[in-house]
Amino acid sequence: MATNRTFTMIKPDAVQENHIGGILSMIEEAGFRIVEMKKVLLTPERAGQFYEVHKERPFYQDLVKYMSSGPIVAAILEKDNAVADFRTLIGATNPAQAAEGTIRKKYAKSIEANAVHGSDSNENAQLEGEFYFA
Ligand code: RTP
Ligand code: MG
Repeated sequence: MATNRTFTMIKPDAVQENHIGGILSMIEEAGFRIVEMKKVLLTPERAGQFYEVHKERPFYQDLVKYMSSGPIVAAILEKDNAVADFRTLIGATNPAQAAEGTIRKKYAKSIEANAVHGSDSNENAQLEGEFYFA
């Protein structure tokens, strides 16, 4: 995968509350092209695998439970400087700290149920994309 791509998930709370369309609109309006996309229900095992890097963090068990609690939408996005620009578009992990105009400011409910995921490096964008679209 080229470095002009990133990977995202619309998380269970946002899917449950019918925000797929609103979030995809913000993504497209910010100049990202949707390259691949699908709706998936993760098993706890698959969610645990995806978040393996956070295994030692105190929130890991809750995160795995939350991410397997309902369907998510996984997508690969393309744009110049995709990883960094997408992190800017989604805003801070904790919605209380997310800037105006960000996806999390508009849609996130809590530090855990924060509406969207965005890859944090080109390397992880590639790995995370392959996790869903191998
Ligand atoms: P993401 O990976 O989902 O894009 O989020 P992020 O980089 O902003 O945050 P990260 O540190 O990678 O954490 C991954 C996800 O774990 C949940 N979390 N819960 N309860 C807590 O203190 C806590 N901290 C993080 C969030 O769903 C976060 O997005
Ligand atoms: Mg992260």
